[in-house]
Amino acid sequence: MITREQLALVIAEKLNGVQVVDMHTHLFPADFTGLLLWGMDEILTYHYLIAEYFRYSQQPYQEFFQLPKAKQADLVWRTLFVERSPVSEAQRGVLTILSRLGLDVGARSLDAYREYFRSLALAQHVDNVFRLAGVQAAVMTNDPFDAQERELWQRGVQGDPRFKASLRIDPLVLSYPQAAKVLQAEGYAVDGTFSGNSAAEVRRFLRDWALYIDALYMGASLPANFSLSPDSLSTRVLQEAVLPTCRELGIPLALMLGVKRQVNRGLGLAGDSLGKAEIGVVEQLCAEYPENRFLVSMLSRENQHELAITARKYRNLMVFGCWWFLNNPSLVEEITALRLETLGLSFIPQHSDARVLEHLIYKWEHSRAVIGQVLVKKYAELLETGWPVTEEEIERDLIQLFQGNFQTFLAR
Ligand code: RAT
Ligand code: ZN
Repeated sequence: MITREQLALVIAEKLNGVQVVDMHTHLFPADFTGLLLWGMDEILTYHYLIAEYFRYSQQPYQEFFQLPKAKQADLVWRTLFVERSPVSEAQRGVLTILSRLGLDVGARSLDAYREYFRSLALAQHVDNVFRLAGVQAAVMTNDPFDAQERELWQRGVQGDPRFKASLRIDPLVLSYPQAAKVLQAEGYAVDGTFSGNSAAEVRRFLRDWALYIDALYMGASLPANFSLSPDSLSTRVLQEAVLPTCRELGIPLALMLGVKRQVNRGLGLAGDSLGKAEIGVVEQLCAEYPENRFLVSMLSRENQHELAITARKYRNLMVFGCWWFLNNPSLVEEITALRLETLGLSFIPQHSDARVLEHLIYKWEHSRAVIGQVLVKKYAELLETGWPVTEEEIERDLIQLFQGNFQTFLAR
């Protein structure tokens, strides 16, 4: 039995030992040429950091984005690391990465960091990053509407067993008429109004791709104002194509709700924002489609309480992650405590959303630390009642949170 004094150490040790299944990333295996982002300049030009760069720079957006990546990285480095202290979460993330890779953070030498990355062999570096991050498997975001990615799959990539696939279908749900053109070009007999044989053909497209890439789930990120209004094309595509195909294949649908795309177009990928989404959408889907399973993450802080409560009502709902603008230690702490108090251990506390390989290192180190602190508090409360807790039980619980809940939900 563990004492109150031993608790923090035991939890930290066990957490460091848990091999995470990272259920949503934007990473790819090394042989997905051009799609796997890694290295110093990619780390510095992460869209989270670009948004922060423009808090301080008056440079025209276009001028910045036209620069070669290395020049963009120079500007971000100077503005966010040399001219001021890097206290934001995304800034601190860069330092954690450098430090864990064994680089001298105190040297503040961009040249030395670049030199280090130039010296690496990618395959070994991928192994090293997975090891440092304690990640066993990472789920990719596979977009059949992206010509570059489609071509790679069709040409036949070898892949890497640590990288699992998920089928991302935003365009199909949100802009069906344009998506239909891609399907037509690929030989599916759909029309732009989703009439006639279109639903069956969209189902065939989804089935073909999900099976071909071995997708663990289908996923979409939906706007804050998304609703299931009865006659909208989005609703029909979901009801008549996406949900039936998920049922047929026995895979969940992952919904990330609450984005407001391109509130500032000049910022590119960094120009998306958030809004409070309608929890009724989640309730309606879970209630009307009990044979479907839904993995749901919501982007606004204001949605977190109702999302956790909704998961108490529907066992076909699995809440996951503290996503994007929620990935701040203070919010992860609050949300994790809320979920533990509301859902016990029946949720997926975090995913990395890594866009650059090395993000795995900082996102998981920072998340483990905060989630660990919350867990220490919760187990301490158990001890105070006289309930004994063993190391084995803590390990069992952590494995459930960081691997098991996702895997069991997939297998259900
Ligand atoms: O977190 C991000 O990097 C966002 O830009 C989005 O990619 C989001 O995670 C998404 O998957 O839509
Ligand atoms: Zn994402």
